[in-house]
Amino acid sequence: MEPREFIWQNGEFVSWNDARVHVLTHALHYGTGVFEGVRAYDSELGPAIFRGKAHFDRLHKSAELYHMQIPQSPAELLKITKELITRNGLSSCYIRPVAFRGYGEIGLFPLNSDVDVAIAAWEWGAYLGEEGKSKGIRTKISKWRRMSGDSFIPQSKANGQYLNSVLAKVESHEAGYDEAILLDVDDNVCEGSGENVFVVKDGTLITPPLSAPILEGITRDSIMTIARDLDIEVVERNIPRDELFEVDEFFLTGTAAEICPVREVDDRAITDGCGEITAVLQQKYDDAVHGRLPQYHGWLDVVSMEKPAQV
Ligand code: PPE
Repeated sequence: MEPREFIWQNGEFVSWNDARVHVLTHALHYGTGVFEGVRAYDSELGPAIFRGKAHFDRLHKSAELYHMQIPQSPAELLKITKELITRNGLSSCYIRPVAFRGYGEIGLFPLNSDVDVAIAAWEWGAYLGEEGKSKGIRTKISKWRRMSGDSFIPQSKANGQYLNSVLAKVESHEAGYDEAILLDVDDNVCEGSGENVFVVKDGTLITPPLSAPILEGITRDSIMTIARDLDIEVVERNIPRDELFEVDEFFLTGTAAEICPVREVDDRAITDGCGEITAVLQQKYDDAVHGRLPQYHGWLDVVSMEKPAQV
């Protein structure tokens, strides 16, 4: 991660190295925080945040599910993010907003600790590698299950819950694979460590429903919209583990990973490189985020590159 000049923290733009927390920060001990991953692209309309409103709305929703009140509204956070991008002279970047229980009290009751908020942004390339994005990645079905709604709130993008993803990610990495696929407790294909999953079967796009323990991915929603606009049938239903070996194509979606083809699961080939429908959707997504498709301009929040007067 290449440091930039500023990070926004609790109402101020501070220098990158000064954006610090106390070691007794509540979230550091108990994982009591929520976060987002957002991207901005150097689009035809100028640098633009992709689906910023949806991301900041989800940050608020994640927080509320864990009894946290974020002091700034989603619209305010979006405005701050635009200024952060401008001040840092960025155009294409990854944006990481985080809201967490801060310093004050230790102990599991969190409601007396303030909610701190920070937003950082930096340049971040292909999450699963450029080659993975074009030729497909090799995945392993993890022995770790995606957390169930009986123990956590899978719909919340909460910091502490990511220990589940970390276990699966490390396991797949140590075994020599690019990414982990997590099943849910009922043996359905659920998510990647940080991505939603899609398969293509007989020309139909299939993805787990929102009743499954998944994060309601914003890239997932964008791909379903793009597919329907292309007259590709989209079905939200559970995908039993064994069905994975009968699919024609398989890909992952996420803000960081974007649209990433999966060419292998547990050493069995699914496609030789990127599947045909996956390639079409990947191209359309790339066109949408870069403002090349006017019908999706509503997804872009253009950032003014004029630096604020005081900088
Ligand atoms: N599931 C999980 C568990 C997840 O973390 C992400 C995003 C998604 C699905 C896809 O959601 P969306 O980005 O709205 O399409 N993962 C973020 C964090 C990755 C990281 O390594 O950190 C991301 O892609 O930014």
